[in-house]
Amino acid sequence: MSAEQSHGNGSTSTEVAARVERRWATIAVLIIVMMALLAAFAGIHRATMPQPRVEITDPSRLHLSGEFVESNLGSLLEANGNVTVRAIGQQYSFTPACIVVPVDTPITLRATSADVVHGILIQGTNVNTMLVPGYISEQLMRFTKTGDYLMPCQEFCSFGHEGMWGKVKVIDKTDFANRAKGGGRLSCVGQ
Ligand SMILES: [Cu+2]
Repeated sequence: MSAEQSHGNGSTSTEVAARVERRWATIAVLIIVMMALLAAFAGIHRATMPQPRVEITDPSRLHLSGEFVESNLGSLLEANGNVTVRAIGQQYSFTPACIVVPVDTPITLRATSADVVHGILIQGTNVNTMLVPGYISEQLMRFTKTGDYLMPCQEFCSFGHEGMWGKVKVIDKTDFANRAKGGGRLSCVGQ
């Protein structure tokens, strides 16, 4: 019996093997090209890390002055109708621990860490960013549904890490506007 067995259509098993190999090689090259394109897109796109724009802050002076003093933390309704949320992560909590925002509104989350690396992840959404001491993390978000979203710390930050949770409360737009009437920063801590 010869190794070069003839198949029904006349091609030998060597030719069949070569054809199958070429096909798989083509698929492998396509996968590599696709992954390279995805990596390029992820690296260039504004909303993904690494951030094209780096903002720094002094973690040891957060509570004394600047953007992240306690009175400036929480949600702020801007003049253009957008909302800016400022928050801090520290071992082992977020401030504010409950963030309130309106539904269907462009929201800018600005956050940093007061001690070690933490992370903010809002469950059920693609909001996911690291909080690195010394740097300000900015992420754009928009919620299409009202309700409560859990916000755990997603970077192991020492022994109390598993207890580091926050919450995002997405409420009705007019509700939020009414609450924001008095000015100041909003949160839902204690509600
Ligand atoms: Cu943490």
